[in-house]
Amino acid sequence: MKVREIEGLFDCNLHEIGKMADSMNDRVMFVVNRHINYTDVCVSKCPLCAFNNREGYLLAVDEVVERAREAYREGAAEVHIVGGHNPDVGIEYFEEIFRRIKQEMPDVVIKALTATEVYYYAKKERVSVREFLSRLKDAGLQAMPGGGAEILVDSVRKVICPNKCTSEEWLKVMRIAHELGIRSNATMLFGHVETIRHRAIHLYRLRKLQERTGGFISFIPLVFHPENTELKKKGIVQDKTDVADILKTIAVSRVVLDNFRSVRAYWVMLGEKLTEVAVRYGANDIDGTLMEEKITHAAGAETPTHLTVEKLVEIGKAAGKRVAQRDTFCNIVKWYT
Ligand code: V47
Repeated sequence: MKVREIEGLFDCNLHEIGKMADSMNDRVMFVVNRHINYTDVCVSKCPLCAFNNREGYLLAVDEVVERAREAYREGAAEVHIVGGHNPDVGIEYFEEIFRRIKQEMPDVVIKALTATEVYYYAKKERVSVREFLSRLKDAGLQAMPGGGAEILVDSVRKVICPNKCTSEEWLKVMRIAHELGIRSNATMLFGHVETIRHRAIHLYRLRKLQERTGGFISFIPLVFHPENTELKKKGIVQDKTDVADILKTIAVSRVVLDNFRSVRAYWVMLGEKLTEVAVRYGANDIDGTLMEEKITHAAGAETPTHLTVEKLVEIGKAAGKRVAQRDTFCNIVKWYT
């Protein structure tokens, strides 16, 4: 599939492309998980982000492990650990956290560090990305979240995240992770300064890398929330994009990324009702219970920060799909049909 063809899909009638995407899915999945943000200190200060340096905190290793323990007690199958680019953090911090979580809770999957964090910390520690990831894998890292991808076009990155790694570097970190057997997700932050062509290039590049490595699990389109961000303060972006654009982007993603196991409707950004609709427009995953969420809420999200399993099942059923609880890698652990 060429970039031009992907661009063309965005010109389709919303309901037609939605129907095409919906026909690709026979189920909707979710995971029982917890988000843990180990720090909000970030030297990159992206204009797209409202989370960085709000409180200036760094959690101690014990505190991160305690949060994982709480999640474990509530039945979490995954902990999602991300933060920022904090100059006071070194590789040993992550090694200790991962080792301790794995020692105490061997069946909880550690999904941690975005490709941009990996790039930043490897550079800071003066080791190669391969060595950095190998050490973390030895300590217990099993998967990586898809954050930091934003839009994989450098002219757009210059505006929304000028100090983060380039698109080529983001893709390279993911390629190396996949080669090491660390599977990952991929996101796309949309609804800011990017054009449809930029979104098409982003999807094209992900599809190509997936053809090469097969290491991506899930694709998560993220709706840009402008509140408290530099992009809003500078008058570059005022409002969130509209519902039709969100649904079309999810539908096109499902069609283009047919080599990904799932395309997600992230309820934190969409709210419960739109998540249900998105499941009829190509999303086959509604993320997880989360237990806490800071990044989107710092940027004005008014959705809850925690949903129960019952609620997630209700959303999936209301969308008319078979509902399944999954693990990080999209293996089904329980059906709720
Ligand atoms: O990379 C930052 C985004 C991402 C804003 O892989 C914003 O399972 C909207 O990647 N408005 C982090 N978005 C979240 C993320 C994620 C979430 C859920 C699941 C997974 C997964 C990954 O949040 C960042 C950035 O793209 N973000 N600021 C904002 N103002």
